[in-house]
Formats: sequence, structure tokens, C-alpha cells
Amino acid sequence: MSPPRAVLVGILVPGRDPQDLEASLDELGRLCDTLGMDPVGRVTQRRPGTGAAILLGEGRLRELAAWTGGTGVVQRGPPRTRADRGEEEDPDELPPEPGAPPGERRADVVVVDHELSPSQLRNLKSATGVEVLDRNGVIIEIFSQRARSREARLQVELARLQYLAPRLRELGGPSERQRGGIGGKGAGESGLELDRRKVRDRIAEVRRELKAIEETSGVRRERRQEVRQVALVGYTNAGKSSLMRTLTGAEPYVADQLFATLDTTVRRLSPDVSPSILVTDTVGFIKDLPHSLVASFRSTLDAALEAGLLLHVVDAGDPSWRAQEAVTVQVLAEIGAGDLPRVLLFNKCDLLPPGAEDALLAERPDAWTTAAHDPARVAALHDRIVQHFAATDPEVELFVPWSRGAAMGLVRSLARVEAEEFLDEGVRYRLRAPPEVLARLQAAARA
Ligand SMILES: Nc1nc2c(ncn2[C@@H]2O[C@H](COP(=O)(O)OP(=O)(O)OP(=O)(O)O)[C@@H](O)[C@H]2O)c(=O)[nH]1
Ligand SMILES: [Mg+2]
Repeated sequence: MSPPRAVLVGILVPGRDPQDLEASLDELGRLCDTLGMDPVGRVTQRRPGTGAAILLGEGRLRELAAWTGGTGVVQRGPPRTRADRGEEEDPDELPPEPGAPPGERRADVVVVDHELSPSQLRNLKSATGVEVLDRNGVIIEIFSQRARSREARLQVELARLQYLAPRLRELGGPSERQRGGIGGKGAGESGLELDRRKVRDRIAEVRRELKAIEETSGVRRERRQEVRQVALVGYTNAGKSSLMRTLTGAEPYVADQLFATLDTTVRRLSPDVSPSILVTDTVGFIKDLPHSLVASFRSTLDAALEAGLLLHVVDAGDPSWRAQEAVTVQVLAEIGAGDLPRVLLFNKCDLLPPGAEDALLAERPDAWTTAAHDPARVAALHDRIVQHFAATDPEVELFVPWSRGAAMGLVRSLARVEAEEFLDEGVRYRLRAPPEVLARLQAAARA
């Protein structure tokens, strides 16, 4: 079966850069692709806002309907206002997108690049005669398909139910489909009520299950607290999992796809250092991430919240990296990770033209640069991470008597010796080590 074909719809509101709309539609196309749809065309329009009941003016609505084979007219819609007839359309109109649809390339789905209200969804469906999805709907569908761990699956289900609840009627809830043709309108209505109650009950149940999981993982987390941890965070497709793979030797799923990773994984930095440093790979962020997902992923990202260092991975080769960086910073703040020590890490530097890396560093002098595909560069990144943690260790003095040879061995292997002084009774070290290692060394020196 050929993949469903999608026609993308974008609105250019006043003050928005047309290039920004194009980039956003490109990204939406990649999201559709991830979901197994083939984005075949685009319909864009300049509009004063995205709130009109029918979203598009009359002409553009007909253009869209030509893609889908619909009537281009909203049936049983609310009374049409002047605005909905498109009479306020900007004289400075965007030209129609090239490649208007020949019959055989018809689209089976309309995908709108922002959030639609339930009534906008209904009206567009009526005028186009096909399924209508908005950006949030697409993202939530991807998450539903991809989530693997029990926790991630429950979180996605919760987001999905919250998204669905107000749209049950428009999306044709399960009962509508099941009862199609059997019940009259009245039966459909009570079916809808039934669905609403089922959804509400299920939301409550999922919340309870999530809470139970959270409580057990809370215990797990406490045990982990003394270790040093670095979390890879950033926009989707920036290369977090690729870095995870090279930094730890783990085999996470890497793909040139949006939202390849949905679960948090933790591995030991390799080659191992003492004490070990753990590396966490996390779900990627995207602009306009549905709030229900941000909220539900907060606990998945909890592991990142304990990290001593957030490596904010950015695709240095993506012209939109600044906007993507801003999205990540904003989501980090929303999940309560805004104040953690954070370093900007430009990845994919192997793809940059000569001189571009220096320009990035001139713009962001505190940033680090790397390329996940280049082992030498990842080795350098490994060292920087180790140094970062070493520098945050307190510097202390420790005296070890000559009779405590084992303690001297431990000092050598576990701590970083800054200076040593050989005395008659033993060695006085000036060293750096994390507090828990220090406690162990002090005990060994006394024993
Ligand atoms: N050339 C080049 N490609 C890279 C580099 N790092 C990652 N990639 C590619 O970028 C794509 C995305 O990589 P991932 O590691 O899956 O990205 P991610 O940040 O984990 O993405 P999500 O899990 O979707 O958030 C893959 O096709 C990688 O092969 C790099 O340093 N150089
Ligand atoms: Mg990933």
C-alpha cells in the first residue's frame, strides 16, 4: 500500500518571516515523513491570524479542496462571517504554491502547521472531505508509535487522551465509527457521552499508574545521586544519540528522523574514569511541543534534572540552530532544568564549510564543538567532560603515613593529585576528588 499523501497548510500571520514559515513547513514535512506519510504539496496563505473559523479564505480553501477532492465548502458549519468569506484577505497575497494537484496525486490527509480548535478541525474536514491533523496531532501520533518503555507509553497515552478529549466528536470517536449507520443521531450523542466518560476514566487510571512508577523510580534515583552525570539534551535530530553511542559504546537507536529517541537511557562514559561518569540520552525537543507532552515528559526527563552537567547539543549545520537552541532553553526552563550547569555543544562540525566553526566559536566563546562521527573529536569531548567534573571537585590536603601503602595506591587511582610533598612520616597530597571518594581516601589513610 502506498503511504498516505499529505498536503501541508501554513498561515503567514503579520510580522512572521516567510522563510520562517517555509522552515516550519519543511519540519512539518519531516514529521509527516516520520509518521509514514508522504508530504506531496503545500497551501499557504497570508492571514491576519490563525483563529478564523475556517482558517483559510474562500479561494485558498478551494485550492486545498482541489488537492483532496473535497467540495471546498463547509457543510453545516456555523454562519459564515465576512472574515471567513476571505474578504479581509491581504492584497499582498502569497502566490499559490507551485505544482497544483493533478488528479492522480491527490492528498488523503490535510496537515496544518499549528494548533487547530475543535471547530476549525470540523470545518476543514467538511470542506476537504479527508482527515485533518494539526501539528500537535502529528507529534502525539509519532510519540504514540515510538514510545517503548512502560513509563513513556503511559505518558504518551495521557497526552493523547488529553488531546483527544475535546476533539472526540470531530475526530469521530470510537463509538461513532462502531455505530456508523446503526444508531440514529440520538444514539450517536449518547455514544459520545460514553466515550467522554471512558476517556476521563482512562486518564485517571493512567495518572495513577504513572504515579506508582514515579514512586519506584524515585527510590532508584536516590541511590544514583552520588554519581556524576552528564545529560545530552537538545533539539530533535541534533545528534544526541550518536554522541551517546560514541561516548559510551552503547548502541542507541540513531536515525535521520525526528524523534528517534523517546526514552531516557543511561550509560557509563567509556573509557571509564574514576569515579565513573554517567551519560544520559534524552528525548529531543521541537518547537511548539504540545504542552500535554512537555508536562508528561517531565518525569522522563527527571534523570536529566539530576545531571551535574547538561550538554546542550546543537546541529551546527542547521541554519535554524539559533531558533532550535531557544526552544530547548525554553523547554528546559519549563521542566525546571533552567538553572543546571549547561554547556552549548555544536555537533556535526564535520559538515561545516571551512571557517564556519571559528565563526560559531566567535559568536559563542563558551561553547564546545565536536562531531559524533569523528572518534578523535569525541575523545577530546570525553576529556573535556572529565575535566569539567574534576574542576568542580573540591581541592583538599590529605596526609598518608608511609605505613598506609594501600591508601597511596587509592589516591593515585581515584583522585587527581595536584601536588605531593614527601615527609619523614609519609606523603602530604594536595588533591581533587569528589566528596564521596575523599571520604574513602581519608578512611584508608587512617586505617
Ligand atoms: N555528519 C554528521 N552527522 C551526524 C552527526 N551526529 C549525528 N549525525 C546524524 O544526524 C542524524 C540524527 O542523529 P541522532 O543521534 O539520532 O539524533 P538525536 O539528537 O538523538 O535525535 P532524536 O532522538 O530524534 O532527538 C543521524 O542521521 C546521524 O547519523 C555528526 O557529528 N556528523
Ligand atoms: Mg536520539
